[in-house]
Amino acid sequence: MNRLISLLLVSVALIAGVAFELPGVARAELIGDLDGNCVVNFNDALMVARNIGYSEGSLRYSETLDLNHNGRIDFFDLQIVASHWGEHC
Ligand SMILES: [Ca+2]
Ligand SMILES: [Ca+2]
Repeated sequence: MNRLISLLLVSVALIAGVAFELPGVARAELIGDLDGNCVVNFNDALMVARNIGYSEGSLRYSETLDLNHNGRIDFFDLQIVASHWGEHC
C-alpha cells in the first residue's frame, strides 16, 4: 500500500512539475539527483516519496531530501525533483 501511495505521489508531482516552473531554484548543480547517479529520474522521486512527512528532529529526516530547505520532506520537494526530471550530468 505504501508503494502504491508513493507511486501516486510521484505521478502527481510529475504532472505538477511539468505544469509549474519553480522560481528561485539554482541550476549550478544537478538538483534533484539524490542518489548521485548523474540523472534525475524515478529513483530520486521515490527517495523523496518514501520519506514524505518526516521533519527536522526525526531520524528519517534528511537535509538532502529536503530540497527546498523548509525543515520537512514534503510534496514541494517531490515537485522540485519532478521539475528537473530527465536532466543529467
Ligand atoms: Ca539520480
Ligand atoms: Ca521540504
